[in-house]
Amino acid sequence: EGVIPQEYTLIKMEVVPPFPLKLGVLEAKKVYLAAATLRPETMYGQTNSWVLPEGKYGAFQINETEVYILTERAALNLAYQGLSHVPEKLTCLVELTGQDLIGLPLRSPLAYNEIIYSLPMLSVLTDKGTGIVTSVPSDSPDDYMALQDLKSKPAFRAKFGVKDEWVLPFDIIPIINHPDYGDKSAEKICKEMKIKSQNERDKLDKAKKEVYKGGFYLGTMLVGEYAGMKVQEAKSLIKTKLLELGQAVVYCE
Ligand code: A2H
Repeated sequence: EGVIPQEYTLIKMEVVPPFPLKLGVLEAKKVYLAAATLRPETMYGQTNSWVLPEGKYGAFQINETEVYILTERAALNLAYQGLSHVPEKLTCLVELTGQDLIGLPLRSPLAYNEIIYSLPMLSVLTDKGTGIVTSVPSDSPDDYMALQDLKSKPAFRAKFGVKDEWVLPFDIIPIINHPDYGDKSAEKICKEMKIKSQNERDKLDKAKKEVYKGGFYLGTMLVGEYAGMKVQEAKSLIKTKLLELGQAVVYCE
């Protein structure tokens, strides 16, 4: 971990009842998958969320009514940042694996899709953020390639028990115009660099850096309340709004 703390926005993606058996004990609570992002302004374009299938997660009680699903490591950081039912202590209501979370229907802030699903991505790290990631395939090369893999490989879906209807109806939503890469910058750069799967780590890291430059400084919002505004200006306005509405919280590590 670096010396300089990283501040993330945690997006509260509500798990839509009825809950599966494994989450049965949480029935009366508001349960959220808590995704860590550096790009809250991209939340309009969510098509799904990501978990690591073999990752370890827990359902932690945050206050009287709310439960967040994330890694224990992230729950402990949150507990020291004032977000835990018992100050600086964890209350884990259920231990879960990423596989348990695949297929959960979610209602996520700002998303155009009313319901999105939790799906597997093999590059999710459990020692960064919360181990839960929002997927925005229009603007994130990692998200684009992981969704492509699921869409184009039935065997890959079958391996993790992913149903067609959790993936196939969800298309890229253009949300930001990039000065060099257009309205679907992640797709454009992945095609230009001939990236073949989510496993091409080095190429994906290069792609990410390349689209980020122009996208953040010169990109323009295409949708939402701040359509037409530069991404750089819209970002903090959107973040503040999410925090005020109680749809997100700040998280540092
Ligand atoms: B970003 P940094 Cl549209 N494992 O959010 C893997 N990736 C993770 C993660 C984890 N445990 N936790 C967060 N992330 C992703 C949106 C986004 C992001 C877009 C474009 C670029 C982008 C939608 N996914 O990140 O290493 C999250 O994806 C490019 C850097 O802490 C988070 O923001 O710098 C980003 O990585 C944090 O990465």
